[in-house]
Amino acid sequence: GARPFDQVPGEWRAGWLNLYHFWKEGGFHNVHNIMASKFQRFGPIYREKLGVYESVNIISPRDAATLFRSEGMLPERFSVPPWVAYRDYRNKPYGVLLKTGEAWRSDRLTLNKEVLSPQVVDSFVPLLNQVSEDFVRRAWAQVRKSSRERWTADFSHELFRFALESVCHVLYGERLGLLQDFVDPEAQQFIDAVTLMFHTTSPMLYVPPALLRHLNAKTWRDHVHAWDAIFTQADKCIQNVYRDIRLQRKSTEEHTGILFSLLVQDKLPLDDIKASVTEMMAGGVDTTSMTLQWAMLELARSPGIQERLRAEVLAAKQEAQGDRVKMLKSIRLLKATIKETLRLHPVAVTLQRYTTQEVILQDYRIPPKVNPGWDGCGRKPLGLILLPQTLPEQFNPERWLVMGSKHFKGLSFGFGPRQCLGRRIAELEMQLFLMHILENFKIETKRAVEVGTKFDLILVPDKPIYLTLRPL
Ligand code: HEM
Ligand code: 2DC
Repeated sequence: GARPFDQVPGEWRAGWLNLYHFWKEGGFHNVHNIMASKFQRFGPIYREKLGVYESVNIISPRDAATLFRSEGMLPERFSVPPWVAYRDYRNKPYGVLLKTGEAWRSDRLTLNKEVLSPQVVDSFVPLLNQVSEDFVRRAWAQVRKSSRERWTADFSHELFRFALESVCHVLYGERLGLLQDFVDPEAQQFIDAVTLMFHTTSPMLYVPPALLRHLNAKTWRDHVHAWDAIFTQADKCIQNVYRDIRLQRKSTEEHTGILFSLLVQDKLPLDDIKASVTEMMAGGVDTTSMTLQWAMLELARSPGIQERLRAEVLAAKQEAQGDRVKMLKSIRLLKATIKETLRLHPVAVTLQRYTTQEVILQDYRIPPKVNPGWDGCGRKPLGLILLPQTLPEQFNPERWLVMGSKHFKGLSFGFGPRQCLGRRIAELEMQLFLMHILENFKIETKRAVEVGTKFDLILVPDKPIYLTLRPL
């Protein structure tokens, strides 16, 4: 018989003492490294308690498969407590990110049709393509401005604006104009607010937010300000679209945005639409922009791969005669590059689900209502699911093509019905961006600086990345 849950190795008895040690080791921004060293110490499963946060972490692909298979119709993951606390504090409704049960399911099914289904995603292409074209136009202007015929910069702020412009075009069918020289300060405030919101979340994962609120802790106050700014700005965008509909300023001929479709369908109450649209707007900034930054860094470090990728893109362009929807169907290596980037630089440190019945992991009986988390940093040999085990640290997009996608789809966006709602938007946005960059510029990097990873709720680079775009 399998062993009892209480025998799972780890430090899970003295939550507050553990939290103290964790904090002293700089753990709040180092979760991924501490996780790696715990797997070293305890083996492929360990149990942990930090403050009030209890978790079980697993790393083996077989255990991940067991966990994924056991999920039911209403899957739930760990609800980030400060995000829930903010909404309760301000009396705001939850969107799909935080809803549970049947309420989650019915909202999610309605949203899937407008955000994720193959029938609609093709219509996002022209909207996202425009934004990528503008980015390239801006890059050319920067190249011309510079006396050295190239653009060298830390692109993170440019990419934040690119990402927000992209997701807003798809959500609202409108441009914010973030890729021009003058940037609306309110949009910049939104971007800063999302970064601050993520940054202030990680220290509050382990302490009940109500406690921090009563202590009036700075982290809690900053977190509230950040969400306030996010909701205020999203509300303005939503009101604009709403007004346009009332004044019948929008035609239904071209794709007029996800929000428009949701409003005219009238299948979801306005408050629920607003809540989920706000989540998508916030979820669309740091995720894709940081991933693109990592992708460009990896390509700059692997000129050979970059050349093969460029050849693929240029051939696809010629064959499709500029038709981007067509082009997107024949860029296998580019798609593999994005998967490989997310394998080495995941956004989410773990994928987790609450168990609804007992499951056996590493021969331990895990009771219901525990949320085992699978280490998403698949770069460790142990964590590589069905991918060739060779040189897991190496950036090698072709490994995805050798394997074929039959056995293994990437897991960077999660799995099953609760996977990332923005997945198709994110993928298209990143594919189009990289296509346009590769058609125009060589991506280079000067110094061989080691860039590490920091946990800010999502995983991000721990220092600025300097890249150069040089005209072909
Ligand atoms: C959920 C990754 C971009 C909106 C998730 C999850 C992951 C993820 C791992 C959890 C899935 C699970 O538990 O199985 C990523 C990555 C991105 C990205 C790697 C880009 C590189 C976006 C974008 C949006 C978005 C652009 C908005 C348009 C959401 C939402 C959820 C979610 C709303 C919660 C869905 C639910 O609970 O039903 N994402 N994401 N994400 N993501 Fe993303
Ligand atoms: C963070 O221990 C570590 O996609 C925690 O676009 C467990 C955990 C739970 C939920 C995960 C979170 C981690 C990382 C960030 C994720 C989030 C679910 C959705 C969110 C993966 C792994 C993200 C970035 C969304 C955010 C949308 C939000 C800004 C409205």
